[in-house]
Amino acid sequence: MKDIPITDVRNFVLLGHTGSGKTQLLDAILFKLGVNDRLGVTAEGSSMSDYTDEEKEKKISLWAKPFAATYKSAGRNVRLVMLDTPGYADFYGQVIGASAIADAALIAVDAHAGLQVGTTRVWRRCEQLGTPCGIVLTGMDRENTDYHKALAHIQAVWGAKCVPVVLPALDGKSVTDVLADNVPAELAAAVEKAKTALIEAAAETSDVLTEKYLGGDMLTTEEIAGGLRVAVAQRKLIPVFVTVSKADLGVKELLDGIVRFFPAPSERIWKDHAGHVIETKADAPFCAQVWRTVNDPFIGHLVFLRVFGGTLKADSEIYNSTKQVKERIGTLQTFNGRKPEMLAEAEAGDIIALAKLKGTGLNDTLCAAHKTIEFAPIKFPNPVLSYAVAAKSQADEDKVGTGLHRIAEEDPTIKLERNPETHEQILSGMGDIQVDVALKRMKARSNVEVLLTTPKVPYKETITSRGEGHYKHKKQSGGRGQYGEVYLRIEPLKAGDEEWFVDDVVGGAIPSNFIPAVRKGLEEALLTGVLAHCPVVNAKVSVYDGTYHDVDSSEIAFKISARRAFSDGMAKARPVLLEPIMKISVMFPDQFMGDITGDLNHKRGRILGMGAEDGMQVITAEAPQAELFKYASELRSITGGRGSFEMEFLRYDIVPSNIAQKVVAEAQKNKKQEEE
Ligand SMILES: Nc1nc2c(ncn2[C@@H]2O[C@H](COP(=O)(O)OP(=O)(O)OP(=O)(O)O)[C@@H](O)[C@H]2O)c(=O)[nH]1
Ligand SMILES: [Mg+2]
Repeated sequence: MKDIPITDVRNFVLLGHTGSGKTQLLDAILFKLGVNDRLGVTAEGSSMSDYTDEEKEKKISLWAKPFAATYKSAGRNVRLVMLDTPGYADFYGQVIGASAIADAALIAVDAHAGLQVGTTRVWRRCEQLGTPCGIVLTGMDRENTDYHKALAHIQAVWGAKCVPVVLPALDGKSVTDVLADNVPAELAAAVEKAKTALIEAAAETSDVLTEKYLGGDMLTTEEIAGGLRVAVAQRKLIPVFVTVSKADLGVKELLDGIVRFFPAPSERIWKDHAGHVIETKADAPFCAQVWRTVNDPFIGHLVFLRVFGGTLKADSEIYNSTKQVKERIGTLQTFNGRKPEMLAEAEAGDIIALAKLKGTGLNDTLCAAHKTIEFAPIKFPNPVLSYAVAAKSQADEDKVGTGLHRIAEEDPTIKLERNPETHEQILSGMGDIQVDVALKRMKARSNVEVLLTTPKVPYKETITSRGEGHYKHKKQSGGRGQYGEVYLRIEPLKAGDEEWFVDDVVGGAIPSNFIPAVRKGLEEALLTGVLAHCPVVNAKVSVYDGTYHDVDSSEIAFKISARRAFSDGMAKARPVLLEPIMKISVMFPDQFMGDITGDLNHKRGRILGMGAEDGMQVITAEAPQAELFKYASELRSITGGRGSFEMEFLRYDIVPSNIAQKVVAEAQKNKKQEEE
């Protein structure tokens, strides 16, 4: 925006628990700024942000979406670049993307509900990223909402650095900016307290100001204003606002506060992958990162960029430094909901969309030609819930693959993989609602329907002792026969062992030209163990003897012998079944402690640690994957949506024998059925 200097740009993301009023607040802002000619209401499906069919139906936001508008603050034009995000846990990937590229965050807290698991999650995210934050208390008009209780709770959990900058009147019908000149008498004491906290926070940002303040001198208005911006940028001050969006209460004060407290894009320090500080000015070299991609059936492939430095002009050539390819760009677009707007140029702080780029995808850095800036990729959370997915009608099998791949391209927390061991197509995501939305989108686009089932556990097998294996393959059925005999030893592979296969044959008992066939046979044997036909890991095989026949020996005969000798040896080497063990970290309000630990015990879980953090209980535990495929939905029902968890693969471990027996019996029964 040529007419607005970068110091008058504010870029921030709205974060919070689902239902905390983010989108409603954004709609109130868009109405106030004239972007919308009426007040969009999320509950009525008229929101500018929750505009997709799925969002209207579910009455929650599903995607992170950028908005931009101009606000006249204290006589000057300010460009506001805002990101709405979903609070629902299944769509946390959207929060990760948007929060990674925003200069500041405004965290919505429903004053009636207080801090919820979604609030704690985004708070921690901002802490990790060092994002300057503000808090906005919503829902003040709900019955039995106590502003002071809500504020006290926030300060008890997040500290006294959370200072109210806008206070509600006692009747809840108006608000007061604590830095305004005239304050109502009923709020005088509260305003004074807040003002003192603000001035102290400002004074603490520099030695000069601290000295002046402690010396008893008054800080000037400019010193206070400058100090407050620094304090917020350093996360030493978290301004707390209050709004009633639908009544347009506190919205103006919030916007003024954002201009006053939040950093301009040129004031945030951003670094590239190598740790170099990015020049965040409009006249610096251009650099931007893709934080979201969209496959729209009408518009095609869109990438959303956050411009960190420099200026991008329409119809120009830029460089994708991640993929090391040039990209020709046409028009620059911004969106306010579904409303696109063409831009001639975009500057540091802006969020824009580009269409029809050849080779640019999520996380790529785009920059001026011949620049070597590259941003670290945004790390998205691991999926925590998996289904085996198959087409309802077999004829659609191919369409399911391509359809789901297209969906997964849009959402980095949805993964589609073929498990080479169980031969299933596995669809993983963050939760059932997300999977449901993804499948509905696919049906709308490609008209395919799928069946979801619980995935098979990718068990493996290994051995726990030594075993001797022997097999002689001898067949004489007219003409040339088949002959090969193999002796081998099998034992657990040790950490220092370089090779799993050892050729200990002496004196040409098995001629060297047949050794590759023996090895090949063993490789095949390792794919299907003796227990449940699962891949065998950590077995060392030494072939030490055998016999051959001048005429009848062949590669195939030695391959068969090696395979059978392996099975013979493995059966004697105390084979065991292994299963994947996952590490989980569960966050939830105190009252669910008993239910959650009880449930984890039931799931063969082992608790590794427990602690209270940011007002929530956090348990880390390990548990078998077999028990966790549906944990996302189970935790939701245990806690009524007030719990959240992360999961990662930890290791393979031995399946307890009572469970292993069932798995083995089942596998053998299936094998028998297949053979019949
Ligand atoms: N009474 C009252 N209701 C509100 C207020 N803000 C939002 N709501 C209502 O609360 C519900 C949820 O509001 P949204 O703005 O959609 O919540 P959100 O934070 O965007 O939720 P997600 O998109 O799921 O993260 C809607 O029915 C709103 O009308 C408020 O200040 N007071
Ligand atoms: Mg929303």
